[in-house]
Amino acid sequence: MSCSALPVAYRAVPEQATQRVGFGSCSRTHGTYHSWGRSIEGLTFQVDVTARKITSISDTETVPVPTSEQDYEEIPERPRPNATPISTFQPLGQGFRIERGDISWQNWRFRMRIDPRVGVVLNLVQIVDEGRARSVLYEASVSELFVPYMDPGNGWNNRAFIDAGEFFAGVGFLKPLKPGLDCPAGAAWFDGHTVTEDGAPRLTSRLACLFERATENPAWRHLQGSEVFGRPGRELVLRAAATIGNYDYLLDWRFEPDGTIKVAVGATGVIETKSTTLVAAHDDHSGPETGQLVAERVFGVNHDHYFSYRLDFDVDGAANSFMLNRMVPQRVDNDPMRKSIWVNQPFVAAREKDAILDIRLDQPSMWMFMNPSVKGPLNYPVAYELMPGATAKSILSADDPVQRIGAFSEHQFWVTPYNEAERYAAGTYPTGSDANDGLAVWTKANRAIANTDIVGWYTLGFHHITRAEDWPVMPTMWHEFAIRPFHFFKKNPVLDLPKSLVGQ
Ligand SMILES: [Cu+2]
Repeated sequence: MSCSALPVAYRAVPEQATQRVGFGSCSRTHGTYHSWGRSIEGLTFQVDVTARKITSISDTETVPVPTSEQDYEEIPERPRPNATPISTFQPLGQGFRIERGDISWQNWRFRMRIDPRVGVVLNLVQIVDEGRARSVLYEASVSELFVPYMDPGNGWNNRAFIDAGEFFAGVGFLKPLKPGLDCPAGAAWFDGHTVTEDGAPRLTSRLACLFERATENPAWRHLQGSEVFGRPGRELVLRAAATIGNYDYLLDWRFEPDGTIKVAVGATGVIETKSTTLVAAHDDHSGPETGQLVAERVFGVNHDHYFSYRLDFDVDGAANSFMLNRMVPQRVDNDPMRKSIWVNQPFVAAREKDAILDIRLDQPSMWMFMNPSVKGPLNYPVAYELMPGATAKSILSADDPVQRIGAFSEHQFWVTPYNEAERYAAGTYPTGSDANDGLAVWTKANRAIANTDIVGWYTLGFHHITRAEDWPVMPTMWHEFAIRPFHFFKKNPVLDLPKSLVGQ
């Protein structure tokens, strides 16, 4: 049996005012693999972490520990047919350079560092245009995570994790990558420092990797007459992986030749499960609404994942504005051919509350960071568009103690004026906090955000109702968003890509 205690990132019990409280639960261990799926339900305890004393134990129910399959590597090795070896081969070597911390690939220039709390941080992201390095981002990284579970029972009501702020100390946010699995063997690797519990630095190897890959998608193409014109696409991937307890997240920054950056999170690892006496769902699908069975007696609890990305745009300089290009329906009168169209109407956000946004399918708009002082070739302000992915926002009530700490998840997008002290979307010290810091608190001031140094905060979120296929380990599921140039270049910036060597 193994037991462990975790903090909670909100004020849950009065003892937290004076103690560092850990909330504990236990599992049966099993072989050399994970103990997830072997929880001892109903048995919980609280610890005074500083005094190293268990302060209370409660035992509210008796549920047999499941025995179903959980060891992914013990599944008999029968490679499926027709899965022949595959790899990217670069006979002339990698297409990127790393010199004194400056990374260059095609027209991109940037720096990166590994922060013990938020992982990979990009700095000074620029793109070379007609010989001139032009600024896109001053800084960009994950800023916080929020993972609330949807079970109010004993041992589960405390499970709402603010992962970066709560768990970075001692173990670090990122974990080592594996060549040939996470990144190709020929990738460039980056080591990083984390901080041990006694404050000493610890060097860990291979916390991030950089590699180029063929996307096998055309960067553009067109059939003219009987000939197909086009250029093959490729991308540069900067990857790290976080393992936080049961979950693994692959965290990508994917640089595209056309000035786009795709930001992607791949969720894999093991879901949190509770033991149950149920061996199969009821015929009428009634039954627990807090999750789904993923194996006999193993119940996957519903939850959400929210990542707040901090994006300090500097589009051709620090003074930027946030603009919505709204699509507005318009009636067409006296035209026998049409009754309606939509037109685009720009709106520049003056204050923070103008830029608190969620995708609205019935009120579409494009979200852009633009420089009002720098005009593009056709006299529009130069801009970078933020393209939301198919993502989720929290539907918990605003007064739920866990939601008060993870309040950034209430919206998909926020914009703030740059402030050196505002780096973490759930506040600098979220553990046991009273929710008096973070994005939802700062933006109450409704500060001016036009034509100044501004920061965008994108919430990449997804709801997770568990399924049998998520057990005993989840197939990797990707979610992403992107930024891309808008009236930034004169024309399609990938006309100069080299042609394919195949099929000439
Ligand atoms: Cu999940």
